Amino acid sequence: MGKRYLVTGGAGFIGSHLVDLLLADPEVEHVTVFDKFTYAGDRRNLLPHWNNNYAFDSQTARFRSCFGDVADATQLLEAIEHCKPDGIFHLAAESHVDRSILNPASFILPNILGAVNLLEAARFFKIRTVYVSTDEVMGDSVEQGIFTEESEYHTSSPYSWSKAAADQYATQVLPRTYADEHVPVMVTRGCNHFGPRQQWEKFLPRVIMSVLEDESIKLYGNGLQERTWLHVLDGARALQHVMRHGSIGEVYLVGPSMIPQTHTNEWLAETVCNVLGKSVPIEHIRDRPGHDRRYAMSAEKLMQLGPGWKPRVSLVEGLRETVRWYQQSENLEWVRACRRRDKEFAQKNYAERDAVPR
Ligand code: TDX
Repeated sequence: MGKRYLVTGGAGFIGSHLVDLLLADPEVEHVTVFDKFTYAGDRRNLLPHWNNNYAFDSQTARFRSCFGDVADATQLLEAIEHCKPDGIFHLAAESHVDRSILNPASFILPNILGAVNLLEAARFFKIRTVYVSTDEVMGDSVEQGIFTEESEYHTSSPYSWSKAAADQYATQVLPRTYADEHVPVMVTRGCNHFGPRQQWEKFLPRVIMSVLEDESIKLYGNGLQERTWLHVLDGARALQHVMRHGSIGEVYLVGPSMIPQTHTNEWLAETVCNVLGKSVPIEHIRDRPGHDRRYAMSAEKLMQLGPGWKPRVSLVEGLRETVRWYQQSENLEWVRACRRRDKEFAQKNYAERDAVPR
């Protein structure tokens, strides 16, 4: 019998690419997506699977899906009992820093209670689980140099604080309070991911859409903040790799290289313009409060895990492919519709930010 997986947040950006990858593996018997299908988790991200594999409540379909909220322990337990997974990937979370700054409390239930419910289920049923955290829990790496798995928590937004609380539950509470239970949980802390189907509010989709729609690109502050970027297919492969080879209780940083590679937001904006062969004005607007200036990491531990993991998609090639995806008319229309739907957030987040000199 093949492996069975449950993917929380499987309709989201990284989650849906992970589902594609898992279903491409003939050794996998079935994959169940557990998702709240909010603005961040779109049924369309899973379109090929609905069309090819899905049968409601089927006992045979390789792809299954249920609506559920990780903050509701009963729904979660029902899904686990139904799926009987060998492994769980926990990706369900609110993940947008700007939304967390506008509404901090809305991050507590999904990101903290949801994660604790999930980690408690992993403990109770002894299911191997990859908890997907973020490099943001370690805050700004300007002073710390580069992030390693030993870097301390240092959070700068309600989002990163909520992720750090859950990360600490996985990395500190489970192995200490429940030491004799050897709870089979591994934690990944990813850098910024990019690729097709990313939710439009994140930086790269915003830049691409601005260029495509002849609007100005809006950079927070001086635009010299640095991030580490990884293509989403490589990020999904890293999660699969940790599920297969990771040691329980361990943390793995997920980034493109052992030696940190960072790029400024301004460089990315200019590169997207170059890829599209078109330029639009770059506007510097009031900075994000608490904006982390730099995330730089070494992925050495992940690269040395098991038979090794290496990214396959380079940043520039990945950007070209991503831009092509956004250019396709059906995708462009879809993203335009999402932007119209979420215009209240856009209005709140951008309209009141004055322009600032670079
Ligand atoms: O309009 C914008 N202008 C701008 O200058 C937006 C949306 C962002 N930015 C800047 C802020 C960051 O320096 O671009 C950079 C990237 O911004 P985001 O896409 O919001 O990502 P970031 O804040 O770096 O956090 C990301 O990385 C870790 C993800 O959103 C998190 O979900 C992940 O956990």
